[in-house]
Amino acid sequence: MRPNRSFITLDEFTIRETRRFPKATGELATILRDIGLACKLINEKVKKAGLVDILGAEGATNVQGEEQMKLDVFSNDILKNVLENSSECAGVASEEEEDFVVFDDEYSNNSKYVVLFDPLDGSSNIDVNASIGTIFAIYKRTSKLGEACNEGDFLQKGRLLMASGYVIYGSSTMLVYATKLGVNGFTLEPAFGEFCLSHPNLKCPEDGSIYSINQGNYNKFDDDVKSYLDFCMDNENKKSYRHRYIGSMVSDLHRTLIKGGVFMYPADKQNEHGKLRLMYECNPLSFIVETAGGKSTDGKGDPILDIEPQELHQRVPIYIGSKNMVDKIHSFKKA
Ligand code: P6P
Repeated sequence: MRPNRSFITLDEFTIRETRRFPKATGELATILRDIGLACKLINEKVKKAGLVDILGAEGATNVQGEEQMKLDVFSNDILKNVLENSSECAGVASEEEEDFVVFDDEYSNNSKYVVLFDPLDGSSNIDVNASIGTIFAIYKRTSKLGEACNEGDFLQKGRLLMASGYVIYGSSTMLVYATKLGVNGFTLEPAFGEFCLSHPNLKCPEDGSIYSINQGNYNKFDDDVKSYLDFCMDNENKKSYRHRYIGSMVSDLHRTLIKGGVFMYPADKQNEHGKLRLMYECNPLSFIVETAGGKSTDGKGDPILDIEPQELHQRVPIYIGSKNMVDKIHSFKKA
């Protein structure tokens, strides 16, 4: 007798997806399972951060010169450890690591994939209990199986991603990931610790009314960005806009994906390339949004996913979300 079960777990879903590709061997499903495990371990710490001595700064700074919070370090180590023990990952690159990390053992050298991640994005929000997230990007290696992975395996443009996703540690913990088959969301069921399909076949609304940007930087923005913000704030506008900004990219992006809208982190007079990193923030999130029918550009009209990477930690300006809103922003760009 079939049990009366209404849910499907992440592992069951990824195995079903694998079966749709006759030649697939389940390695990608294995990596997604492993990332899911790592994020459940991170979730367990994040959800009780105030109770254990894991709050506050680690006392070190990362390659970005940003103060490392203890949870950043913990999250980075967990993801590295789980993926090193995976049978399908040859190496990783992380916001918290100066260079890519090679898992130089026989199993790993024969693995087909590499993973890049921001282990805990928005970590400055930890101490104030605002939602934060993990972002990951999965590429098929370009280097020879049997040898250690190399830099070229990581410096691939976003268009070549095999899969990407994020976990948002919010009022509930959700994992959202994309392959070329589509975007699906899974909510963690604390009762038995599994991510269960809750948001099948996610689509980014073509239009929206929420613009998300750090308004505090207004005076540093170029005139075209200021003109768009003035347009959004103009109460004479026949369409009323709302401003929302959490300061945690995964959270602002998740709202944008679900409700529609646009998230922007433009270049400005101080940051000519913007602040957000191409390889483990903008590419994976752009792959998700474009797969869901949205749009993501660098503000000069180039899709984020088509940018040829030059180095692991490079930054790019980003305008991402509902297609019509991203197009509207470009209409304010100097011709
Ligand atoms: P600002 C968090 O530090 C982060 O990297 C992203 O998650 C977030 O979108 C952005 O920086 C916020 O930056 O300059 O507005 O505080």
